[in-house]
Amino acid sequence: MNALELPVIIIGGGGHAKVLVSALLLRGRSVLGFVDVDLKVPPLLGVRHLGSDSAVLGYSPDGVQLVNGVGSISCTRNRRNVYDWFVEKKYCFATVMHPSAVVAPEVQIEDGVQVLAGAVVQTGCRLGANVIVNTGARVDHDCIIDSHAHVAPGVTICGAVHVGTGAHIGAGATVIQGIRIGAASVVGAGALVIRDIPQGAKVVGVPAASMPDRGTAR
Ligand code: JB3
Repeated sequence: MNALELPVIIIGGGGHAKVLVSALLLRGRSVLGFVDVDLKVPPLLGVRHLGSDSAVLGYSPDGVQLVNGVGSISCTRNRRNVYDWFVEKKYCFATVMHPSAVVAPEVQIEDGVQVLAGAVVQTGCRLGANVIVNTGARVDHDCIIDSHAHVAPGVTICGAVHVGTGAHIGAGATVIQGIRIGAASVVGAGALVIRDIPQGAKVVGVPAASMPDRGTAR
């Protein structure tokens, strides 16, 4: 069977999962249900709660695809852990492309990539495994977005930018051409990034400057 015909199970049952269910149903995918560590989460758009993550193990990795519905505000670690745990058990993560997303045909896309409503990804880009390009974000030509990074809603990333593994680019931020954003770094919402950002750094503001580690930067 073609992988696109396999039914899907969503991991997580919060707001991000709900957005993914909506996109998958628009694409005509069959959604078996979702799993969540919180067993009290109600159905998502009519899609049923299957139990905790161990419920997935009752399905053969050949018979389903997974979708990572665990979101992230600034730390992408939990999403990454979920992805790695299931991949280690031989499950595959489906890509989710909202029908209104514009993705150039030459873009290289790895497993589990999610490009949501109204997002644009231009030619020459590469999106690594488990990357989110969230609602209305724009990733221009020749950018490399490494695995597990989250490009939040409304972000603008200009040409030839490199976003490192697990980095979080907060809502509405702008990154100018040719910048390198280090792995596991956080760009705060609305920031304007005009200089390279080292691995693990947190930057905020216009122009973006480093901030002490005081928690989330959205
Ligand atoms: O900014 C936007 C547009 N979306 C945000 C998204 C990217 O991140 C959204 O507003 C939220 O800030 C966030 O997504 P979400 O899904 O609302 O929140 P999150 O904290 O990721 O929790 C989602 C659900 O995942 C909760 O019900 C958790 O119990 C569940 N969860 C957490 N870890 C898990 C796990 N479920 C399973 N099955 N396994 C886990 O390891």
